[in-house]
Amino acid sequence: MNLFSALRQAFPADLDAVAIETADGPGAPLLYSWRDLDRASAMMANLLDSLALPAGSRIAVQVEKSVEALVLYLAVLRAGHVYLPLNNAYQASEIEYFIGNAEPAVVVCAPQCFGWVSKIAFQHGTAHVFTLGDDRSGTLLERAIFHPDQHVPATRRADDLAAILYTSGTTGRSKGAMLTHGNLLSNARTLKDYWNWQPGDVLIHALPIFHVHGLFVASHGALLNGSRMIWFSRFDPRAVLARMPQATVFMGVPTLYVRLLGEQGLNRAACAHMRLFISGSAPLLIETFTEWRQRTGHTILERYGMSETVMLTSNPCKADGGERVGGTVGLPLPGVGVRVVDDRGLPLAAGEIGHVQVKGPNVFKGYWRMPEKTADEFTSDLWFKTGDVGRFDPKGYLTIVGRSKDLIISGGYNVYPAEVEGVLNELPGVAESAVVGVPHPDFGEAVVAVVVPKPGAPAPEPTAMIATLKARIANFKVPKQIFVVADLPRNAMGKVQKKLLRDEHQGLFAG
Ligand code: MLC
Ligand code: AMP
Repeated sequence: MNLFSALRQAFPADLDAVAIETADGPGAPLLYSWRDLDRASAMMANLLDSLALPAGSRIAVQVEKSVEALVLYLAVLRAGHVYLPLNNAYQASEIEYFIGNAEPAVVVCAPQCFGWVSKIAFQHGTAHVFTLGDDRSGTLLERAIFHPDQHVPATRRADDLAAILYTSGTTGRSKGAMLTHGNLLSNARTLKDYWNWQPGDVLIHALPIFHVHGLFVASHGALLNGSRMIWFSRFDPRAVLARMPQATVFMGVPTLYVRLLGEQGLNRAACAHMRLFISGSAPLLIETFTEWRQRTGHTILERYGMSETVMLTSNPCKADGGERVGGTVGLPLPGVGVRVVDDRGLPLAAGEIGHVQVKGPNVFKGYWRMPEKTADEFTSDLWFKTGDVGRFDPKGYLTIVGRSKDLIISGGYNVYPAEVEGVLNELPGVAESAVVGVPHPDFGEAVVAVVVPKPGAPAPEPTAMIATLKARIANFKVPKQIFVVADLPRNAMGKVQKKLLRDEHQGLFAG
């Protein structure tokens, strides 16, 4: 079934009730009814239909967060195309790669980016480029209003593509994870039940909508429950706290919880109306878990997932489901297989640390146009290798203890050292570099680089390198600090010993 149809069926009977209320941004508060979501997504879907795009067309979207951007996502599903969201921090070379790789039929970008984005898109054969601003400006809406506000959703099967999410690769460039209507719908339905979504629940939505967490987990959760959303275009801890008395559910990456804890007003009274706080996308420190419980009386529910699989495990939600254990990511979700295996692929007993592998209706179809990479990431009995390292406890709770993939997670965003090293190594005067993640009180991990200058060349200057990088790659990937050194530490095999670098810079951001 088309995922849109399932979400649409969950709209409440009273279509004039408020579905989304904006909490910030131009014109706030703006109220969008369920009827508005239905009519606006129909108009946009009709606009897409009028373009007579080939089946399976990708619609790439790099815009500021807005309700209209969410409606565009719904419209793409409704019209039966494939949604391709892009982080708005991505710079031209990153966008060029995604557009070149995905070959979208339609690109939607922010009005102020039309010049450079459309140039890239047209060069790669994209036929249509629209703009969408966060203040309801842009050509997408200008064109959509001329289309009817009724639309019969395209028929889609469970294994038809709904979205492609690019995730960075350990080596080389990003891979597009292909998610189907069935992947997304099965996971959304499982979470609706597991997290005990109830009539009257209200979600504070303060995450970006170009990744799994904000787009699928949060938005699908509220839509499938017919729940109102209080919609923040950007996370502001004080403003979010002020809205808790009108809300019941909040979802965030750990950085959001750390920043909320920095608010003096965060206490039991401020959270009295809340039912559920959910954390994920990066490890939640036990200190944050404990302090949150002390300050608010609520126990954060930590869950674990990834772009390729949506959600995999969760701490219990219902009163009879068991306790929420800090430092763990909980139990496998119903219908999801999770196993921990050794290097040979043999299952390990509780307490033993190994590779986390998963299976289930939520697991993606493969990487876009990368059959070999896809095959590498699945075992012969079709379990997906997550690249995470974990262990089960005797009660079946999973703890993620590390990653076999060389990945840094900063403020909930993934950064692959190889990509940043590649950009650093191209800078004048740089012979080689190594990028590591070190503990950071706000972002969990921060990106730090160590650079070796070319012999005889003037030593590159860290501030200048950082400035150059900011123009080339998304800002969250740019190292917070760069050190210039004579040599990188290597082992007998000549491999850079990143652990030594991490240890050396461990305390860089302490306190
Ligand atoms: C912003 N900055 C970051 C950063 N975010 N640096 C490192 N890591 C980050 N995550 C830097 C910018 O480069 C900039 O630096 C400065 O902070 C201010 O930028 P900003 O945009 O104003 O920051 P802010 O609005 O405060 O954003 C911080 C944040 C944001 C934590 C709110 O990063 C965020 O929304 N993170 C959530 C990511 C997320 O949704 N992940 C889910 C992935 S899905 P300078 O030097 O230029 O000033 C997934 C699967 C799953 O992983 O399981 O859910
Ligand atoms: P992404 O590729 O952005 O979808 O990131 C997925 C990765 O985030 C996972 O493979 C994990 O490494 C990490 N992750 C997500 N949730 C958690 C969590 N609760 N604890 C630890 N790591 C997590």
